[in-house]
Amino acid sequence: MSRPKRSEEDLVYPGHLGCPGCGATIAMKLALRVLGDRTVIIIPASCWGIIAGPYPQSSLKVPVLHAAFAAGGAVSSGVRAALDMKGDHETTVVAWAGDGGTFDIGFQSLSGAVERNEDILYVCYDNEAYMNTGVQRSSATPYGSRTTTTPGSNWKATRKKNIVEALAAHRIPYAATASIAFPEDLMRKFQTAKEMRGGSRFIHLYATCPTGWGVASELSVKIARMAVQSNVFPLYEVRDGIRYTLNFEGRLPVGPYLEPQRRFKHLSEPDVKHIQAMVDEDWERLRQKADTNGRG
Ligand SMILES: Cc1ncc(C[n+]2csc(CCOP(=O)(O)OP(=O)(O)O)c2C)c(N)n1
Ligand SMILES: [Mg+2]
Repeated sequence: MSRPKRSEEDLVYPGHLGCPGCGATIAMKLALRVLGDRTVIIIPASCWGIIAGPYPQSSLKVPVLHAAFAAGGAVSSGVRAALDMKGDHETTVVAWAGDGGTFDIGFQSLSGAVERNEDILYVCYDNEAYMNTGVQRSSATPYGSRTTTTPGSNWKATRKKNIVEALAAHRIPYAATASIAFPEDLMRKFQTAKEMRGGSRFIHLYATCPTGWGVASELSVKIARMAVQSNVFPLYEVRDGIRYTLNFEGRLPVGPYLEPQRRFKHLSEPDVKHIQAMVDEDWERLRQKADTNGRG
């Protein structure tokens, strides 16, 4: 396997508007190292709409197009069509959306875009809530989490939506998960997605939010690493919606992952056991899919 080609230059300026330890900002830096400067980024309303800076300023050295909250998939499709009409088939069109803009309000336009098999890379940086507007729950918020709309004893008691499975059901050519704590794996996946032209690619990117989750900013990458090591956020790829490849097998229990995060502080021992059982069940299902690898 060839190592990802890296841009010599960092395509994110210092002085961006992200919080200290923002996983989504680390993610953008790593992604652009591979995507390079022939990239257009489409950003629906989200924290990244702020981090990129107000026009005419920008924290990115590539063109940015801000889109309405629901419109990431549709606007990206339009940008691709416009570039194609200009004869530019080289530039990579990247939608860069939060979990609210992907799992919830943006889902119909994402579904439409990938069903048409648009030649775009859609990245969902998942910080597991509507962070830009004050930490409201989304359908990406995990079971057990407190948010400002699931406060106190009303913490979220439903599972996180499995977005990669939803994309796989569209038979999308390439869907993968990635984490800021596994940069080589992340950059390899962006390289794969960049080179795989002619159809839709989707990357579900785990992005710690120290502000919304109540963790110290210096723990951002460590928390992300523990999410993978405990199989809370498995690293895997799905080709054509059916061929599964697992990239890492976690062996840690979920307790040390949940414990440092204020959003999970209220959980009792039986709650943690229940989360462990759900994680184990999901991991087993995923492993079986990887074992059958398209035959099932
Ligand atoms: C139609 C519409 N409803 C609500 C908003 C307000 N709004 C802007 S960003 C945002 C939250 C975005 O959440 P997410 O997509 O998870 O990105 P994050 O802020 O977490 O990075 C909301 C609700 C909006 N811009 N447009
Ligand atoms: Mg979010």
